[in-house]
Amino acid sequence: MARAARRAAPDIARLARLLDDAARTGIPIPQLAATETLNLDDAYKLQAAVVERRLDRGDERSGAKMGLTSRAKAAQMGVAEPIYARLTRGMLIDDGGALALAAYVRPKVECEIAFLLKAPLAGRVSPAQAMTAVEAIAPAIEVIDSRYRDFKFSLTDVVADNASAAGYAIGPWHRPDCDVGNLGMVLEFDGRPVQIGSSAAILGHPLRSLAMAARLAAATGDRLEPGFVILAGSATAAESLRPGVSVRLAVEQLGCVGFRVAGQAAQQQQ
Ligand code: OOG
Ligand code: MG
Repeated sequence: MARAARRAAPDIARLARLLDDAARTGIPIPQLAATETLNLDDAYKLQAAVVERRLDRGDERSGAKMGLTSRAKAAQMGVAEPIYARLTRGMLIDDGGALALAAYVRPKVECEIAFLLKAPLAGRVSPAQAMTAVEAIAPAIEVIDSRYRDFKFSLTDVVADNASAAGYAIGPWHRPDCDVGNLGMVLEFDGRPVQIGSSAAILGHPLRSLAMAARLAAATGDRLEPGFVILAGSATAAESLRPGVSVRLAVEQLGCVGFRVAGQAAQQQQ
């Protein structure tokens, strides 16, 4: 005899619409964990469906990202398991450009390293094998935005919400022959340092994060393609954005990337 009633399959299409609408409008939704019993598999399926809705509107896949790969981020979120998510071209912010806050809920920025792939990567690869697929490396800022109201950490809710992916800016690309294992990183708001860290905080070396992205892509039915940008995860805690601020990340040897924030967030900051 079954001890419990079988779990009803989640309505992926309906939940994907909720999350996608929240991301489009900047109007947050209640956490799914309050009403749904999603497992991690369901959450990655839901993530794929949310991103598929963007692609149906004409956006294009541009890459993938890792999240919660540093102790600072894991501590900020109260969890220690790296996660994988999908990037689209529509999320790209021009280096030196402006960011309108209107469509975000509670936007924050993170200090990242970006890899540009020249070859596909899938499944179990070592960091050294992952390196052979890298065309170029750049400093990057990620904008994250949770689409949930009164968020309390739930791994499945974050994965379903595409790991809060909301935007990314890429600085100058460099040949991959520089070692990115331990580069100083300083995030500045209006010229004042607000986060300071090292790329070593990203799983000990950002290449480990790239190798893990290949594994998680394969495990979740995704593919890392040539031309994709892969963000390795923030080296520091995320910093909340506010209207009018100039954001700049300087990474030792790789240079700077930044943008100016204009406008108001759709919701009051919490
Ligand atoms: C999840 C996304 C984390 C990173 O770089 O660690 C992430 C979140 O903090 O909402 O992008
Ligand atoms: Mg990130």
